[in-house]
Amino acid sequence: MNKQLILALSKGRILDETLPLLADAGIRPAEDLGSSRKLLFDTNLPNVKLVVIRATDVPTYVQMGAADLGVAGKDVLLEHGAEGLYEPLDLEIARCKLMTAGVTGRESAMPRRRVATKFVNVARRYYAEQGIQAEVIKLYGAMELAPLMNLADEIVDIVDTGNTLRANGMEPRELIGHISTRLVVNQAAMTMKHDQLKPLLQRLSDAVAARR
Ligand code: PRT
Ligand code: MG
Repeated sequence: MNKQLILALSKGRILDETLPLLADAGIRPAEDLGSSRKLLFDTNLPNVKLVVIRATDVPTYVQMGAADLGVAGKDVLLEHGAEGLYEPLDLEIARCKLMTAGVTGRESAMPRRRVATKFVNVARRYYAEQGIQAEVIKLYGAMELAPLMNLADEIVDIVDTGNTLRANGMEPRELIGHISTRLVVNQAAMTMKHDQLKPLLQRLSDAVAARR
């Protein structure tokens, strides 16, 4: 039987790098994703459909089996947790770093630090591991503003070139982890849809390897 596979893609900057990689792997949306209001798309492969959703929702869709597999940033996966998910392939795109950062030249308050971030779970875990007491404050955007406005001593955020930090009078401090985009697969689907998934995973891993 030719079972359907649903592949969940993260919107935004990851999508811009995912579509060329999918094309390299021979997977093309049946229509232009950018110019459509649709969220569910056919592809050139008769058994593969795409959904394009918020990056932070991808792990949930795949974990719950609403999608069989997905494309998500490692930062999002670290924050969400890996329950019910396999992570068989590093797609090696949208690379960046998860870091702590603070106001340039200003030492962070001790003994208790206020940390603003959207990665609250990652931040709690990291500061606990370092033996630093931290009050973690959840923000949804513009983390760079928080120390300037005295909302926090530090932030935990994504850093690439560091230009965004510098433009806001901040400096990167500790590296929490290197980030890239990963393929995740629903654990039940890996067994139940193995015959459909295996060739798809192979095409993707060949496409990644061909770029090295
Ligand atoms: O809604 P929100 O903006 O919070 O997220 P989003 O859903 O719009 O996601 P999007 O499109 O911003 O993509 C986020 C994903 O891309 C992350 O989960 C990472 O896995 C990956 N990624 C790779 C990045 C960056 N590079 C990156 N540079 N995500 C964000 N940035 C931002 C960062 O937050 C900071 O504002 O770029 C700025 C830092 O860049 P530099 O070069 O100035 O250091
Ligand atoms: Mg964004």
